[in-house]
Amino acid sequence: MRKWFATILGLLGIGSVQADYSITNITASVDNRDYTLTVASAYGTPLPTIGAHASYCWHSAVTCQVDAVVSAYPFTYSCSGWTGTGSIPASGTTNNTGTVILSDINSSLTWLWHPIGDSDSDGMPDWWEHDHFGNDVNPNAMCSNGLNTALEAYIAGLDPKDPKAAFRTTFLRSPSDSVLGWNTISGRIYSVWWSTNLLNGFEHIRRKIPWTMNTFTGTVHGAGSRGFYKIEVQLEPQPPEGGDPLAYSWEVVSSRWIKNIYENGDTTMIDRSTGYMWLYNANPCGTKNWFAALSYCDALAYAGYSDWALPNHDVLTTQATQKSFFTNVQSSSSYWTSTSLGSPAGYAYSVYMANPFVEDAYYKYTPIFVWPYRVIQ
Ligand SMILES: [Ca+2]
Ligand SMILES: [Ca+2]
Repeated sequence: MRKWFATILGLLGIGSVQADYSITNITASVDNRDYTLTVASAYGTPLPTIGAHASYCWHSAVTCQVDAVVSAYPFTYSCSGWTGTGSIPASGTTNNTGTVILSDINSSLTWLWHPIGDSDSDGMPDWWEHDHFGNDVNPNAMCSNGLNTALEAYIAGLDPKDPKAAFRTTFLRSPSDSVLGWNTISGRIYSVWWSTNLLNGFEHIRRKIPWTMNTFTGTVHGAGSRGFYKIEVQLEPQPPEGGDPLAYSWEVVSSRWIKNIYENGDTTMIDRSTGYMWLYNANPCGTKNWFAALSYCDALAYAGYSDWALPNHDVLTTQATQKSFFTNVQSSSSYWTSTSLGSPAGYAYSVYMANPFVEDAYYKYTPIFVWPYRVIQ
């Protein structure tokens, strides 16, 4: 079918008595050209199909779509949108363009795909393998830096094809402390180890620093003494799908929280977004000074676990924004964190529950509240 468009040229006579309409010329044109839409897609079964379609006429309405998810060995791909030329919008982020009117003689559409999941269960997301290697890669394959395997490069956030890629650290030393720095990547946790003699191995001095922090200040180890630091990077623990397997019963409280009740009545909350577990009761022991708070958390046996800890400043600040899901939160009070101030000496950071983003710190012998948590292994 061809569509017509016509041009009508007329003369409008304007007289003092009456108007005289006299049409002097009529031209009509037919655009009988073929309008072409070319579709490209590495995966799936698009509509219109892959290839050049030259049978459209001017102002044809066309809707383009493709599968949302496609399995194609070795990966599973999700459609992440398209790029277009001519009458197709330049880009989109869905698997359906909606109705497009073809008014350009040539248009093109390329569907975009991105691997999802870890279909080969090798610990490396398939998008990462695809983006860096174009295909499946063995986790033990050596990277271009000659030092790390592909899996190690993924965990540390290195470009496996960069010969100079390395997990880089910085070190600043003053008479009172040593400041370690490193390059972080989201979804990772970092631990700091210390040794005075490499023959004796390393001791763990700070565990599981979230990726949102990229420094550690040592005020005891390393200050004024010779030794070696080691920084370890690991993947953040994955939030559990269900409740705590040790719990007698559990319920989903929100998209973020799971509440677990144990046979003896102990109650915990799992934060699915961080992989942390908290006491549901946010005031288990009243007020304590900082040293007693640390000892209390260290010694605590609750819900079958003995690895409870005093949260650091970042962890407790985030937790304070979630206090409405818990019971017994001392909302107008401050809670201890494990994070000491560099100066003044003898102080540690606390978090003011009413407003966790106000800077808050106390002399370590001040009794304030305590809220233990643990990292789910
Ligand atoms: Ca994989
Ligand atoms: Ca692989």
